[in-house]
Amino acid sequence: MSKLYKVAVCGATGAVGNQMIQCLEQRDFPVGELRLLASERSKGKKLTYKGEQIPVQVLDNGSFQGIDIALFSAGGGTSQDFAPVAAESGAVVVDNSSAWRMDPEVPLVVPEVNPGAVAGYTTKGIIANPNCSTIQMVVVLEPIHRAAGIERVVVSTYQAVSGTGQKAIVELENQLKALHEGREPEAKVYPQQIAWNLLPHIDVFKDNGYTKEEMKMVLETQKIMADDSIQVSATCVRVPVRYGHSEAVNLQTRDKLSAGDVREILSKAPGIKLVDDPANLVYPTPLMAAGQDLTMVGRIREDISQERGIDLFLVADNIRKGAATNAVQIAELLAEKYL
Ligand code: 25A
Ligand code: L14
Repeated sequence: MSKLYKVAVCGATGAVGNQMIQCLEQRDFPVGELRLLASERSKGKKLTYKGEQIPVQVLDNGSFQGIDIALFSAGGGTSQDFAPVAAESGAVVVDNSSAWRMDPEVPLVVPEVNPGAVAGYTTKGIIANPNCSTIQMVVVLEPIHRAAGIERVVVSTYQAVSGTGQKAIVELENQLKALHEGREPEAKVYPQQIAWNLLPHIDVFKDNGYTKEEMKMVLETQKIMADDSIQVSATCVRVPVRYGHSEAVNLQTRDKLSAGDVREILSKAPGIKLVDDPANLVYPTPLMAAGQDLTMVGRIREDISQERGIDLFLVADNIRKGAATNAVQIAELLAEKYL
């Protein structure tokens, strides 16, 4: 029989943590023991894994004794404090927060793009899971880059509220209900009403006028694709969608590609589903992408404004491929090759 692993999920009661548990089950990860961790607020809660009710434990310094793989999604502060504790206890951490992503000693991994980078986990015992918008974009950029060299990317995102966590999904639902009933909607999670609106603001503003989310798309793309020469400019927008981030991407390549070339390249690439038949009104949408693991690509066309330009539209489930699925895929690479 193949080896079984002791797995911890830290932040198990959150939007991503919950999905991590489901991904472990659906992908039949070889789990020997599953330990669920969260804050005091979740004390007494139980979550279901393979039909079994597992109690949630309060995270502390002793939580990771005997654990082989720890999946973290409890916010940056918790990862900053507890990922080293877990690593010290002998676990390999796969961290979904932004806390460790740009640390040169921590690999930043998307299994379809740079699976070999996992080997670098031995330095700190931590592997970082990239930002959701970045993950789905690099899955599509990598095969095009290999074929024709990408020089520049201009991207606009349309990001679902689930990216902010469970509390933001509840806020959107409450605001829609209030509007429907003629009451004043209440905004607590976002600075302004998100229902019937959109906000060109994700994460905090930086001195250069970009948001931190936009700069993550620049820096993380270059790190994952191991090429600092790829120029990226991003505008990240929150939209009143529950699950599924969408992105309008404009590319400039070194070598000229036709729309047909791009379709051919992407049809053979891992993790991608072409949804591109405009004659029959077929294109990817968040409702289509939600609940599954592929990045859907459509609207592929040659940019009429430049020589070597391609435009396309891509959508993936931000909680699954953008977070939980990617983390579990990294755990699968660890189990197959390293642990
Ligand atoms: O701003 P930060 O700190 O970086 O955090 C950002 C938040 O974004 C989510 C996640 O929220 C995170 O807390 N997140 C992070 N990365 C994400 C990504 N890539 C992402 N979301 C989408 N994509 P979340 O609500 O989805 O999940 C939070 C989980 O982390 C646990 N947790 C938080 N602090 C912890 C901790 N665990 C251990 N130690 C800590 N210090 C958290 O558990 C949850 O599992 P919990 O027990 O705190 O919350 C259980 C439920 O309680 C409700 N709730 C949340 N906040 C409050 C609250 N109730 C009362 N008061 C609150 N302030 C929620 O319903 C939650 O489900
Ligand atoms: O860097 O949509 O993983 O607010 C977590 C919050 C990504 C954006 C990260 C959101 C972010 C997400």
